[in-house]
Parts: sequence; structure tokens; C-alpha cells
Amino acid sequence: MNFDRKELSNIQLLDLYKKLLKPRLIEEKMLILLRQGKVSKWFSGIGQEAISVGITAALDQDEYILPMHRNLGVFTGKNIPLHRLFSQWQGKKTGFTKGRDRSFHFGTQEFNIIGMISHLGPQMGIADGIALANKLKKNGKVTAVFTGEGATSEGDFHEALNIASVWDLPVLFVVENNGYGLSTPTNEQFRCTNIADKGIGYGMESHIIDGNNILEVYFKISELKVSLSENPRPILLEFKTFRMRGHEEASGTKYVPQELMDMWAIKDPISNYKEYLVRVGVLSEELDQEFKTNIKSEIDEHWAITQAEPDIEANLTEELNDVFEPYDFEEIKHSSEFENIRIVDAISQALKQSMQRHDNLVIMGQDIAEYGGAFKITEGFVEQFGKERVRNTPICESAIVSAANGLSINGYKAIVEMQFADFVSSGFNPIVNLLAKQHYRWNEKADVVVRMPCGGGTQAGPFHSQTNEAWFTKTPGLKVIYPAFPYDVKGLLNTAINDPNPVLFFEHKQLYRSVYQDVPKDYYTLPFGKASVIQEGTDITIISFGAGVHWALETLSKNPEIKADLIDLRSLCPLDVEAIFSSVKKTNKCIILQEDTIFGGISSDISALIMENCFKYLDAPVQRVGSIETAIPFVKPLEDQYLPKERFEKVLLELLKY
Ligand SMILES: Cc1ncc(C[n+]2csc(CCOP(=O)(O)OP(=O)(O)O)c2C)c(N)n1
Repeated sequence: MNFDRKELSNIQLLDLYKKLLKPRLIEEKMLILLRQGKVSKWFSGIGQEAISVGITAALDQDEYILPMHRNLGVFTGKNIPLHRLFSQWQGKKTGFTKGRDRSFHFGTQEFNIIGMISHLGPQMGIADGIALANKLKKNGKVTAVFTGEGATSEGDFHEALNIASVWDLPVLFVVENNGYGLSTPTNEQFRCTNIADKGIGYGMESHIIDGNNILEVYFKISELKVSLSENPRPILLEFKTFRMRGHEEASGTKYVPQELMDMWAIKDPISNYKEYLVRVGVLSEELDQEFKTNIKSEIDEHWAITQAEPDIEANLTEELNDVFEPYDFEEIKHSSEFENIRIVDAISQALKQSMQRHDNLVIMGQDIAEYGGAFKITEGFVEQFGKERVRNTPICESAIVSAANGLSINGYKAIVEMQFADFVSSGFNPIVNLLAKQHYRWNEKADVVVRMPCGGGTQAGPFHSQTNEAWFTKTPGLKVIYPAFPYDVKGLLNTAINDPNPVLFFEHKQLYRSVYQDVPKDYYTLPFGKASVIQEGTDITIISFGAGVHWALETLSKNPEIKADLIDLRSLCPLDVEAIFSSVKKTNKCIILQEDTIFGGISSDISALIMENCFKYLDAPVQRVGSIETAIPFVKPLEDQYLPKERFEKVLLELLKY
């Protein structure tokens, strides 16, 4: 192996050597502890250390790095005290996740490391968001994100590279090509000779680097760091290396031909570098021993600290409290100047006034810039706020949601407009796995609003009409808001943007231009978790949200003899159970109307809550009314039959007679 020290001093050369030794020696210790049953799982990076170590050494301490499961050298390179790492792996409290997530699955703002979730892929989109924030701040910082070659088959890889390229984001996409993705060799993973060749397809510069040569890694990254801070752009880097142990320790390496192992054993990044240092007279055997002894005693000392730490005791209150970032709702009252506007206008006003209020708010979505969005809600925004903050995105839902999270991590607020709520399925993973779980996992907010134009009644068929709130109300960590009137839309959207937690904001398309209301002209907020009682009566409680509220109002105006409490939930998570229970206790009958199909929808949970909490007040079974259990069809007669509007009146009248 050829090493070229260029202008590096002896001290710098030795510093890199010590940085290489540390993760190797920690691993050797972990492998012993694993055999002793003291550690439960281990993903080895032996043979790949030069990549993590070289990159971390070349970047500044405050530059974000997003490592994967084999990148211990990033964590040691950023000088995380070892006992904190050990406590993380052992599920102790002074780790980074309070025992909630394992191994390298955590982030830490203190060390500018954003670790992975298990799902391969979203890391790369997060790096885009972090880099976008750096670019907007014009701070010249570079972001490095790691992936294995196997995970380059994920759509997220393609999406993230594509976005970074279109937006000229200063990201180093680090692909560690270590030959196998679990047991799958590269020729069963992709057909190009080098992953770096893919750079051409993204219009992106790319390089192939010997991942086992620490000096080559260090010098290349140092050079690119300077170049990227002057000329921000993404770069695809393929590091050729090899995984010398199993995917994780239990899975072995039977599927790897011995010749391959032997060939790469000769290329070990540490022994080769050591030989070089000895050859050029920078390192002696004695000094090498001294380094190893010092690192080993540091490891032992820190392991003892972790061992002495008590095991975590389950605390229910703490667990539940950590799901969301604490947020004290700030009520901002409006003046008395009103105008009669539609829901689309209310959304547009909330977005505009929030953009004025928060300099760090960025809106992203397909066709939202000059074109103004599919529903023209952001028309004129580019002129007012510029293209940096009103961003047309490529058609990449998944990486854009991840990028929104990256913006939040790096000090911004993000709104993502789904062109239609249906397409959120293409961005589902980062919403339910990344945004929703982030605060609980490692105490980091996800300050992201996802706008969801949803709902049927417009003969738009199975993929432009769904109301898919139940996909999200099921997932702890998400707030789900679903207003039905312009006044609520404006006040609640403002709150959604202020709230540092991830919010799914449902906007019913059929109501967009059909419902008018007098709405304050200036900025105001409304609280989450408060239902609105639209009209009061003693016969029955009707609970609904979205278009259902308007169907209920129509039904009641056709049947004026019915005296009902009509509750518009507005907010599904948090849910105003108090409003529901107090009404049911008064009326003793309840019907819940939702637009979605019934099974697994929120009406089922509300019904169960009423049964469990108000059973002795009920004079009749709680009734749920929703769509039939099919996809939502296209033509009007079929759609009318699918939607629950007509059935609602029938069930309501029957329930009143019960
Ligand atoms: C979305 C997703 N699919 C599958 C897995 C299971 N899995 C974990 S690691 C891995 C192999 C990854 O290979 P590669 O990206 O080459 O990284 P390496 O482990 O070789 O470093 C697989 C299939 C996962 N974690 N996430």
C-alpha cells in the first residue's frame, strides 16, 4: 500500500494512527464481551476504520456527520467519552437514548452526529436537509453521510442524490463498498462496475478512493472540504474496502470465499499504516505498545463506569412525557378586522403570515414555487419570499420528508406540501419511523408540518381522494390536525408551524373552495386538542371532522326537529376526550361520522373510549358511520355509494328511535 504523507507532521501522522487504533481496540474488547454474553449484538467495522477515521479527522468538529452501523471511528473521532458510548450500547441512562434504542441508533447535537434509524436510506435525505440549512446560513460547512453499497439500492439513495444535485447541496455521499450487503454480493445488488459511475446520472462529481488507506482518505476529504465550502455541491464518493467479519457477529462469513478474505486481510488499514510509520521512522514498537496500553486502559476505565451505572428502571410518566418535545401553546389573539374567505385563502394567509414571522421557515413541495402549487395556495410566494425559502422539489416524497427533518435538526422549520395526501405513502417511512420517533429516541425535535390535501367527493378515484389520517393517528409521536372551516384552518395551521413537533395537517380538497367564513385578517393561533361544539342539543351527540361536519350540518338542517350536540373534533391527536365524554354524558347517545372506511379508523377508537368511560350513561350502542370497505371509486354513482353521507341520515334517525 502506498502512503504519501505530503506536508503532515510526525505528530499528525501519529494522531491519525491513534485514531485508527481506538475503534479497533474497542471492537476487540466488545468481541470478547460478546462471547462472555455481556454485550448482546455487535456490528463490526474491522477493516473499514480508515474511512470513518479519515473523514472525521478531515472535517470540523461542528460539521455534521451521519454515520451507519459500522462507523465507530466517527463516534470516537468526535471524542464522545467512551463510557457514554458504552452506556448507550448497554441501554444505560447516560447513553444517548435512555435505553430506548440500541447500538449506533442515536444522534447527538453536542457532537454533531446524526445516527441512523434501522431503515437503510433516510439518512441521506436528512443530510440534504442539514446541508440545505448550512447553505442558507452561508456558513461554508460540509455534511458527510455514510451508506453501505447494499443500501444504494434503496430509493432514498436515488432521491437524496437527485435532490442534492438539483439544489447544489454541499454533501459528501460516502459509499462504503465492502463487498457484501449481509450475504448479498455486489453483483446481485447492482450491475454497474463502480457505484461512482452513477454520479454521471445525477450530474454529480464522483471519486473512487482506496478506503483502506488512511492518508488517501484524509487528504481527499480535506481537499474536497475546502472546495465544497467555496463551491457548494454534492459529491459521490465510493470507498473500496471489505467487511472482514460477519454482517453482525451471529451471522458469520460462510458465504465469503476464503481467497477474498485472504486478499483483503493483506490490505488491513491499520497494520499497513503501522508498517509505513515504522518504515519512515515515525513509530517504534515501544511507542506503539504505549499507545495501545493507554487506549486499553481508557477502554477498561470507561467500561467500569458503565458497569457501575444502575440498570434503567421503567418510569411510565417519563416514557409518555418524552414522546413529544414540550411545547407551551402561545395564544395569539386576533384583531376584530375580518374578511369572508375560503379554506384555500385561509391556508395561504397562515403560510404567508408564518413565513413573515419565522425567518427560518422553509416550504417545500412539488410545483409550489412559480406555479403556486396544485391548488394555487402558494401563488405569489416566490416573489415575496424568494426561491430559497419556497422550494420546488423533484418528485421525491421520501427524501424530502427526511430533508425536512434535516432542516429541523440544523435550526430551521419546514413545511412539506404533499401534492395530494395519497402520495404520502411514498414518504411514509420517514414520517412514521423518523419524525414520529425522534424525540422519544434521542430527545431531538422534528419541527416539520406535512400538509395533506385529502378527501373524496370530487370523482378523482382511488389515488386522489383518500382520507388517510388513520395511517398516522396510529403512530405515537405525530400530531394530527383535521379542521373543517376557514377560521380553524388558519389558526390551527399557525399553531402547527409554531409547534416544534411533527404535525400532519389535513386539508379537505372538496371544502377548499366551497366553504366560506369570516376570518380575522391578521395572525392568530388556536390550540390543539380542543374540539369545537358547533351546535348544542340534548337528543344525541354527533362527532365528526373534515367533510363529515358539513354532511352532519346538512342532515341537521333537513331534520330541524333533531336537537343534537355537533362536535367538530378539529384535532385528532391530541384528541379532546373531555368534550366527547361530557357531551355523551349529557345526551346519552352518540354517533360518529368519518369519511374514511370504518375498520381501524379513529371512529372505532372514539367509540371504544366512550364505551370504556361513559358506559353507564349510554341509552344505546355507539354507532359508527363511514365509507364502505373498498378503495374509493371514480364515477359519481359509485363514489356516492362509497361515501357515508347518505347512510349517515338513516343511521342517525334509527339511533334516535332506539
Ligand atoms: C429498509 C431496510 N431494509 C432491510 C434492512 C435489513 N438490513 C440491515 S443491514 C443490511 C445490509 C446492508 O448492506 P450495506 O448497505 O452494504 O451495508 P453493510 O452492512 O455492508 O455495511 C440489511 C439488508 C434494513 N435495515 N432496512
